[in-house]
Amino acid sequence: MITLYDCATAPNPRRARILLAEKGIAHDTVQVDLRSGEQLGEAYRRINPQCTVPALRTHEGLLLTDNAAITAYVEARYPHPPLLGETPGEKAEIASWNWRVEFEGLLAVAEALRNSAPAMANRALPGAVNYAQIPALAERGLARVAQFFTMLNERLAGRDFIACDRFSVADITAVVAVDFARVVRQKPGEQHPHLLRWRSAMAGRPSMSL
Ligand SMILES: N[C@@H](CCC(=O)N[C@@H](CS)C(=O)NCC(=O)O)C(=O)O
Repeated sequence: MITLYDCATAPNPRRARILLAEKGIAHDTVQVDLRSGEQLGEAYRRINPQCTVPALRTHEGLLLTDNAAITAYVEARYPHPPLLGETPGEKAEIASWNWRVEFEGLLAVAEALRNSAPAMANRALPGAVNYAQIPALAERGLARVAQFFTMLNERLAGRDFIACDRFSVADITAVVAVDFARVVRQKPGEQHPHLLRWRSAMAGRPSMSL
């Protein structure tokens, strides 16, 4: 059986949960309590020395420690439905948008949150090493989130999906990034009609309620 090391409240494991649901892959789930710092404890460190979730234990016993590896593995082992594209051109377009949405969206929200939340003092970056918060980065993160919404809204004008003409991992990452922005009190508004239309269409997929 596949095991997902998860945290129900965190965005990156949500990407893996949605991916597994879209592929219809049965799995066990182990919750790692990020709020109490369980990811930094000895037991989880032995599983994933990077101290982050998600991590995925495969049927063969491999331990995959990030979304990039999990997505690559799952797509190769369970090709249907394809979420990374089929043709070389599709694969390139989806990879490009997935990275863009991760960098400009997910990481922008994380920058705003992790550099301001009192509960994350000294934990400005995920992982085994502590880093101090830099308040100016929280401010910059908020500006980047606003720009992300503008960019995504423009991209989605006349489109049903972020990349190519099909649902892909780029849509998964984008839904997670847009929803995650609520933690820094940002959400798309009436100035983002294309983004709102796409987000409501995505809500029709059962995986998105995970
Ligand atoms: N590159 C990793 C990033 C994972 C990541 O940043 N996970 C966060 C939760 S969303 C985490 O484990 N945080 C632990 C911490 O803040 O100490 C991936 O995409 O899987």
